[in-house]
Amino acid sequence: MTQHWWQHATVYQIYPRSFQDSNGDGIGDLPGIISRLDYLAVLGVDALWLSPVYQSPNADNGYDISDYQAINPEYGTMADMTRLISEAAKRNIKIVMDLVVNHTSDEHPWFVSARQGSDRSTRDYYVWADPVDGHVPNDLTSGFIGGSAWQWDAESEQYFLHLFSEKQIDLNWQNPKLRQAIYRMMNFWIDKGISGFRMDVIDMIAKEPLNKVLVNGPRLHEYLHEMNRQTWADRDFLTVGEAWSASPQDALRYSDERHQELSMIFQFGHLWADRRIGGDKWEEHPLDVEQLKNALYACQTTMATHGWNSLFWNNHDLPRAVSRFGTTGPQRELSAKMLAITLHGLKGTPFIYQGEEIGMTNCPVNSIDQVDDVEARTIYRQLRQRGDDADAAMQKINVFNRDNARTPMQWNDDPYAGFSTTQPWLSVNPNYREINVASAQARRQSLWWVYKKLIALRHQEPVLQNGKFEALTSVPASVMAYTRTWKQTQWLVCGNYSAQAVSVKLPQSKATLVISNYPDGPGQLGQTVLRPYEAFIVALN
Ligand code: TEU
Ligand code: CA
Repeated sequence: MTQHWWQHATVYQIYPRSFQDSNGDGIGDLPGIISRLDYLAVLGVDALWLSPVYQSPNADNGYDISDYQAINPEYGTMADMTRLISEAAKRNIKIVMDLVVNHTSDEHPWFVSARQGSDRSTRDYYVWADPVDGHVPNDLTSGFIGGSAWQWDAESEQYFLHLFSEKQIDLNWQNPKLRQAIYRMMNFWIDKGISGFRMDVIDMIAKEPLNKVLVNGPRLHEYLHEMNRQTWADRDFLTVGEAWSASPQDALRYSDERHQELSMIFQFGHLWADRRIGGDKWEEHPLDVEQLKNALYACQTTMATHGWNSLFWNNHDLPRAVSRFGTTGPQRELSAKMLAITLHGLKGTPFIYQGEEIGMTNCPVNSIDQVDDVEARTIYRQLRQRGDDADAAMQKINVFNRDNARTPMQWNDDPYAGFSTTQPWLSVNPNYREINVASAQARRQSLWWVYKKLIALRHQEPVLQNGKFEALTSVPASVMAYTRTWKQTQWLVCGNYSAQAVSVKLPQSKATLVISNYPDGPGQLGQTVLRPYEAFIVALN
């Protein structure tokens, strides 16, 4: 039985820099989000996860925080934030903040005083290490800048750690004073009326860098339990940890309510279905639907009685779902509806990334000068050093460049897509005249209306909230088919991940259509031909 609001909720992720600009500086902001709350209420989402809006020098677009209790002036003021929380509440929408506590900006006062303050009371908030034989302690590298993750501090003659960029300095969670400072900050936000946290790279906080343990450190679950008890324990609060390293078993460990840690995690198993595990991010493999299904199903069965799943296709770090798992050709909307129906039929809490509801696509660019993403820029440099020419390197960058997800929201076909009145910080995808909210809302058959219906179904239908998941196994590789069962109700969810028609044997049963992406639904079940990208949910009876 669902007991928590987030078990029948759909969360909408906002990347504030790219959602809505209100003051014509080309940068999305909090008043902009407030002005779009009515839109979000009509869509029906229950909560908004805001990527970071805190004070930040923006070395990694806000994932480098210099003050956890202040708003980045580019986005507005604390008063705007308070207004966003209360205006959202009026529309029954909750706010989930991004909690980035694996590292802070090097400009955070904690780090400034750790380095040079006279008392250095925050020195041990960070990870320091002595040189070994006059060199860095080990060969850990920083993914975002290339090169060593250790940086020399001449004054104290020690190294400090930065696993992301050189402006994102790793915190030392072994220090109980640091942990208390984080919990105080979290309670500040909880008292402000937020309803959840999304926790950035939470699997890394218990790192032991000298032993080269970066994820799943031995004290990770101890810290999360302690955090739970000292912050949101007495509330119905949503917590979702980002955990790239997590297996389905790990996901259960985090989310098993008997352990009092997190509500759920983002688990990325299914996102390896078009990549070589351990390979480079730009090495695309043809999508292996079998692998995709197995990964999603493993989470469903592992979290069947305890724990809880998040359901998502994309976020601000990942390629656009329709570009990756569907098609950007004439069947773009059809394939995007298929992705939506087959994902939202699963048990868990769906997360929609801004623009997904209109099928926004990746946005390839021609030159590295057009790229903002700190990670992509570093990898471009490395690719060129390894001998790629500019075109070859750009081709790879376009596969995963995080800007793909970060181009401005496409509201209408006005200049700059209604996002701003001026050239935005990152260019609008040129396809905005065709793909935008206004045109999607105007067409009753559009993807947008499918999302709206899926969100409503999750509110209304206990079978979607609680129903037991069971995979249909003897179906072709390209077909995802499973049932959800709750009391007397059984639903069949079915989707064809290919552009070809495919024949499939479905249960011999009368079926009442719940939702589909072809106007006429599947008709008779039993031996059935699924049309290209066809997907539906039917009630069996
Ligand atoms: O991302 C976690 C992370 O591991 C990323 O390196 C991710 O693998 C990569 O972006 C995929 O291309 C989180 C945030 O979501 C991301 O935006 C931040 O840049 C990162 O942490 C550092 O805070
Ligand atoms: Ca602005």
